[in-house]
Amino acid sequence: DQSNDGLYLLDYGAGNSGSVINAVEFLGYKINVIKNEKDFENAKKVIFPGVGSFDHAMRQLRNKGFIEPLLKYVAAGKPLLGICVGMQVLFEGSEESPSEQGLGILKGRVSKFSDENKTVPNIGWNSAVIVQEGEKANDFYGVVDKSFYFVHSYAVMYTGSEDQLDYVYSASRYKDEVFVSSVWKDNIFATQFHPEKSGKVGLKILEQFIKNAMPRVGATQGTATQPEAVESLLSVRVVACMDVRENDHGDLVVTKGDQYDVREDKGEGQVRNLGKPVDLATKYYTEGADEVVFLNITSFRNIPVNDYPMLEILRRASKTVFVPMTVGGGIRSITDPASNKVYSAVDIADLYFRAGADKISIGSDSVYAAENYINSNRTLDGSSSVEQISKQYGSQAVVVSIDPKRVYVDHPSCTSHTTIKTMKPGPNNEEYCWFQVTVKGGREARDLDVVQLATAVQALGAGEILLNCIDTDGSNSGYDLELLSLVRKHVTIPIVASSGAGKPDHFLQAINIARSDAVLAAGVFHRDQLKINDVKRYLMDSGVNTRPSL
Ligand code: 1PR
Repeated sequence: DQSNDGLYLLDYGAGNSGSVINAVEFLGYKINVIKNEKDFENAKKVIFPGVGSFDHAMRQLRNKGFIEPLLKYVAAGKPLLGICVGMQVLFEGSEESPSEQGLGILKGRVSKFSDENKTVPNIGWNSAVIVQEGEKANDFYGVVDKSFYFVHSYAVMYTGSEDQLDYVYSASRYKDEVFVSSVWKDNIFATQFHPEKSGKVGLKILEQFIKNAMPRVGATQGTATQPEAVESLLSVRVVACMDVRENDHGDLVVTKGDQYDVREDKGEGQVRNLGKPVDLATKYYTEGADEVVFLNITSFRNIPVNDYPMLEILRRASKTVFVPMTVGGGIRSITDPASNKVYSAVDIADLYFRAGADKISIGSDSVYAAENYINSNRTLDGSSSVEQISKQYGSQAVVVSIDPKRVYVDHPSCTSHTTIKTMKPGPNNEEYCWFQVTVKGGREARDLDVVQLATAVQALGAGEILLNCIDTDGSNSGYDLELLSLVRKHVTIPIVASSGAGKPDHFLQAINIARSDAVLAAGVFHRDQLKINDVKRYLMDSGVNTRPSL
């Protein structure tokens, strides 16, 4: 009997509630949502998810009147599983919101990763090391040395002190910093990573919490692993991307362009149909994709909000795909043609998050935001979609998708934009080029270059850059490494390399030469020319760690 009447989810408006519910239901269990104080009394196990900022989470808990009942629930010794921000708010406070107090159940404070030697946020798969000797046998309920999905800019740093040993269960290394990746104390188990997005390994953790509550039994003992000894298996992400649009029969299909042209026969024929979005996403998940991206490539059209094609796709995909999902296309303020109601970009993002997205990706609107920012002497006035969504959901949830193309010049003095000396000369043998930013899926070029855009959106609060390239898109000839390297030099947020992958070595080049944090491809996967595992195996053989595909 898989029913479990006492299992509850604490939904206080944090973005990933839907994902947790889907994961639990996929495992065959029922989960109720806590709506009031009475539900806390009925609850036998509570999952406490969290996405977004520390103060947003605390404010929401307070507004809903959940703080007292939650503290009472914990004091009664009943099991709690905190996830991500749901773990952070158990502490006393956070550098993210100095004026906001945490729940104070655990001693310590949350602080920000330094971006001096690494990209921040930390987005990706990493291992977690159990810090107390003698407890290895029960590592995460028997899940040993596996990869988990992390996405955060803030963490409780691991010091190995006596105080911390009271509650630290595992630590993880993110380059030069070691942080607490899970805690276990009495009836509280909490993870900085997202079990609901950590593939089969994460599902197992959720299942074990539902069945057995705490990850181990017995007294805590032994010496602690010191931070220096915490090793990491940080992985590079391999991402599958699906460009989605209606075909000429009105069906939503995954399509794929060459230099953004998605019709057969150079723009004359039918929209290319490479499969159904949810089916393909599920296939890529089972084949080991570390992340999937859906882009609504006809988002510039004005369609009623309720018909936003991605909403239904996300709802369905989130029932079968347990790795992070990003959705892009149409995230901007709009007037709904059906109801005349005005939706802010945050409203639209909210719909996507609720439908199952973990991150949203902004294209055109981020270009306008960057232009305004630059024209206003780089003042942050809080009015842009990038600022507003990252403020509410955290920067790690905001990806900016860039669609640049090369503009060749004879000499840097021919333009005010940032140029590079290129190894791929232009049609008239020009030796220099700059990368011009476009909007509306490449249909309109702007007087803005990729460096201006990337640095502006980082300042506005974007947490990641999806760096496409119109010239190499669909070419199978390799990523534009010059473009990727140029942007890498100017930002500290993660970069997802996109456009042009054709063989495993291209992925390696993006990582080793251009120092990209993740590698994305579309066409080669859709056409079955490469399997995700072929790419991962090649990367592993070349010394780049990837998440083991299960
Ligand atoms: O501007 O916020 O509404 O977002 C629209 C989004 O749709 C943007 O992210 C934009 O990149 C995307 N988009 C618009 N038109 C197209 C098109 O192809 N006609 N697709 C398009 C962009 C690029 C990648 C592609 C990679 C890898 N496609 O998504 O998957 O280039 O391809 P490959 O591995 O086959 O080379 P907004």
